[in-house]
Amino acid sequence: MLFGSRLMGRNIVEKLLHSHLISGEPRPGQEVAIRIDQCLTQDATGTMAYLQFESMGLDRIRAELAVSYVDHNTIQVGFENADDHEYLRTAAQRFGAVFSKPGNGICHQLHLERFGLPGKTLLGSDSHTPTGGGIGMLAMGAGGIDVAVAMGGGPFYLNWPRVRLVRLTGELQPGVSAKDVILKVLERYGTKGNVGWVLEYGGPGVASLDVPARATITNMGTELGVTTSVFPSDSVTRGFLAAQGREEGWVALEADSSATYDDVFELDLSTVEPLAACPHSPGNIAPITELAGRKVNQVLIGSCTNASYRDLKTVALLLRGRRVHPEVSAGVAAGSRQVVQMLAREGLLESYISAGFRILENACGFCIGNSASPQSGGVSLRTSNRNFEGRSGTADAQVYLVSPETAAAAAISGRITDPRTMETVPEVQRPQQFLVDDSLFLYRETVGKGVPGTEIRRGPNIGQPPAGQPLPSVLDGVATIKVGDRITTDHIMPAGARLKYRSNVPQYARYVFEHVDPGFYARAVEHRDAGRQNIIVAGESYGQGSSREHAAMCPMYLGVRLVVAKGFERIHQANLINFGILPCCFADASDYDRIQAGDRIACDDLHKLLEGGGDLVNTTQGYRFEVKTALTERQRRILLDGGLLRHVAAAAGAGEGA
Ligand code: MIC
Ligand code: SF4
Repeated sequence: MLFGSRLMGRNIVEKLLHSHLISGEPRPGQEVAIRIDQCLTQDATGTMAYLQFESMGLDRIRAELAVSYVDHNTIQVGFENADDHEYLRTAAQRFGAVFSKPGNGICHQLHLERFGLPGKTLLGSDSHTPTGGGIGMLAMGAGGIDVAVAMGGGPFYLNWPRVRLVRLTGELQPGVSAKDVILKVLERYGTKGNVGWVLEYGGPGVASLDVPARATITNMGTELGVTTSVFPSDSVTRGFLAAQGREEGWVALEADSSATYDDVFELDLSTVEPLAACPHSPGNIAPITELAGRKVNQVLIGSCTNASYRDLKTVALLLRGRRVHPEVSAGVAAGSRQVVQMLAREGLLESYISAGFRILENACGFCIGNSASPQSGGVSLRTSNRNFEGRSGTADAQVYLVSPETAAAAAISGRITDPRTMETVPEVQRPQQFLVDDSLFLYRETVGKGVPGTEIRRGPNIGQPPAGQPLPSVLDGVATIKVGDRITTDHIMPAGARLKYRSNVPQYARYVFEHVDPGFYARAVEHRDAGRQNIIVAGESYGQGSSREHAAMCPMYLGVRLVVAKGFERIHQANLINFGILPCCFADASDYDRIQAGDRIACDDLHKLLEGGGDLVNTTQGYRFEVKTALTERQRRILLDGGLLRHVAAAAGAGEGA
């Protein structure tokens, strides 16, 4: 494809986007459509993604590759999780996806090891899909329905991003690792105000970071709210792929020497020190030296951020000949079966066992709060990427996010400890050859073809995606809830103990805002059933965190038609539109202070709001206030039709339903 004569070179992000561009104008903020090469789903979002894939009448996977992972809901108390797994297995077989059995590991770690390729696009129904940026992919998270469309060969729509170069120089000091680098970036940019940006890593310091380190950085870049993060593909990438037996898929990818950026952040790796994200935000950063000495109750090593062979071997070596502090409960969950097998083969699992670590399943587990919750008020040090209040399953726990080295030091000493104070921290090199055993990836031979006659198994936990309703022209609504800044999708739609209802929307909807306002569900149902629309009023960065589309789908089911906020996060905003909920922003932020929960809100031409905004009337307090919308023509049509499923059905000439 020709993109016109060019005077300036391209950065990596531009190269990846241009080589996949289908339509739209490549200007920051403009919506463009791109081709997606690879897709991934995980079980907690995947059942809905595949149910919607079916609802749209799609018959087989048309992307180059789709992998259906099972890693989130592996606790299996009751039949629900297992029903989901069986549905996903049979759907993968039928439609031509690879199925990754439970026990294989965490989607992002596995995808990096076995499928990801530089130069490709990857869309995943999980917000940490940018992990793939560690090997030079344009890897993005999205709601399940957007991934379903991409699996069926359809385009993905995103706003052309602005690109910030994170220019790395120097080298990390012993005891400091990739987690500290991304925490440093979070310290600088925080968790809000980064929507519409992509971080591109470059500079001479890149060469000193191996692929797992790069993947840790791009993984947790998600917490900034950026669209994605990406590293070049160089000899380090090539070496990693070769060691995974996949060198043939390697291509070089680097920025042109004359490439330009919208912003540059200079970071000298040698100045980075051990850091922690303190309760209750990944952006609440403090140096370990300041926190040192605090008593720790729990240490958990794992998650898609820090559970690579490199990370777990580093900890295993640190643990040799040492024991977990008697008052600490320590656990380790490897990122993949490959990691477990290699640790076992090298006798490193033994270090964990002898030290007194609990060996947890190689799955998301503790990270999503469905196991290993800390004691009340407990201090937990974790190598994962999110410490939102209550996410651990214990409402008043104090969760700190740290590097594997810092976690190991705390496990041994029982206190927050600077890992640089431990005698030599080992430097783990990439192995010549990783242990490759793909036997838990099923249906590789029928990728893209599927097995058409396969019966899809639907146990009682498998519901139907709810149908939306066209957007009414008149709003007669209620501000059913008013929440503050930085409300995460964990606040809106809790995971943990409620995770097993992901495939059962009427049941899951009972828990919308459960921990924020337990009365929300009953009020919302009452208003909905009385013919009033529910409205959510929110502060800045509404919908941070997880990509879970249930945070839009369940409110839609409860009759929410409008969210009026000071600002939105990218994935959640797209999910709201996909489920027929109109996201609008206060034109004057001070109107946020004025509106109260319970106020009646009216508008006699709601459709007009789609054209950039207009006035809403607070009939309880008797004043008008202005809201703004920023929608493309495509988004307007989706909203008018009542969500993407109905829109697709309408476009296919099927009229009603879906
Ligand atoms: C998360 O880390 O919050 C999750 C669970 O992986 C989510 C997906 C989900 O809610 O299923 C994410 O990051 O998108
Ligand atoms: Fe799983 Fe945690 Fe990673 Fe989400 S952040 S994919 S729950 S390991």
